[in-house]
Amino acid sequence: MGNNNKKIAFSGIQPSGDLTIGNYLGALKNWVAIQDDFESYYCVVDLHALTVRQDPKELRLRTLKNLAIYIASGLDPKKNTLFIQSHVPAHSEATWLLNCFCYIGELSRMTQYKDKSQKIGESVSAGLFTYPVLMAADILLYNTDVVPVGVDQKQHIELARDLAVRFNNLYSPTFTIPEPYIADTGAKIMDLQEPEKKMSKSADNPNAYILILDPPNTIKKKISRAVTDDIGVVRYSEDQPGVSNLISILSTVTHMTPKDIEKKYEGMGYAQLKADVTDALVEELSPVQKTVKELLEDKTYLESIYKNSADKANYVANKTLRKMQRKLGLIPR
Ligand code: ATP
Ligand code: LTN
Repeated sequence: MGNNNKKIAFSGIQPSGDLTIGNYLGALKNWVAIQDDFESYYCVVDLHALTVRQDPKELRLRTLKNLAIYIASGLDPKKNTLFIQSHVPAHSEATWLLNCFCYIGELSRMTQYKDKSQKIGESVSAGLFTYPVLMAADILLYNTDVVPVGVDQKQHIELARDLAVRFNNLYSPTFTIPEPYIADTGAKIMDLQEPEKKMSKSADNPNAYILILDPPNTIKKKISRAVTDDIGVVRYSEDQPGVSNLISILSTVTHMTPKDIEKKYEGMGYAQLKADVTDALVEELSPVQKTVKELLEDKTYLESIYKNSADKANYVANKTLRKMQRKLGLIPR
């Protein structure tokens, strides 16, 4: 429990690529929706991005761009602590401590690690392997109650819970046990080219994803190229993954249920559905894009946000870190 008797929410997105509508609909929109109900910390997890090779100049730019996207999507910097992970050294320090309580077997079972390491091949870094421990440190340092994420992150949150319980049992109650918070719609937006796969900002084919900052004509082109099927009926069902994904996107943006959408498009082909998905996305994203542009022109403002927030985050995180160190037998300075 934080100040004002509100529960605590924590989440983050890696600046490992430009943000997609998967990040927007699966994470950001839910963060905005709950900002009055929780005391919230939202972080640009730049240290996580380093688990795969990044161009330094690009990473710097994207970290700021992501912060601007958080604000432009509707997160009020006065209500939420919006900060950059590497500005709070306690995350790295707590990761080492938690690493000593995490089993190799647990990390080997993480599906995101299995998928990514398979794609990368031989040069998989140890950082990619221990990535979920850094994520556990992020969450546990803030006494987090809920972690709003897309469904793909559930397994990582379970590991954070296991580590928290293990530490609490070995020493004494130290960490709050966090719960995942996954919305009913938008929790898994699929790849537009291979709709059996999650839409991801690091996909090789740009037609596979729509970026939050894609201009209207790019959105139109990508949606018109989205893979469907030759059944020709607008139906939300497992054997029509491409069409179901378009329905999910429309449903999350417009708040119509998939059933209502099926009814609305009865007897119509996919062209109308695609045109309406395009319009809905353009309408949703245009104001966000405009604000991002303005924010990126005012670096001083962005700097004031991340600096103030880092002060608060450091204060809270260091308190938890000191508790961990003391319980483990490290001598206080
Ligand atoms: P990468 O491709 O670099 O691994 P990603 O696009 O999968 O990244 P993350 O930074 O791993 O994005 O995810 C940030 C947040 O966005 C998480 O809460 C994650 O669950 C959510 N998210 C990412 N992709 C999707 C998606 N396709 N549908 C719903 N939520 C998503
Ligand atoms: N691993 C997450 C990003 C992330 C995160 C977190 C999410 C890093 N730290 C803490 C929630 C809470 C991902 O989406 N790939």
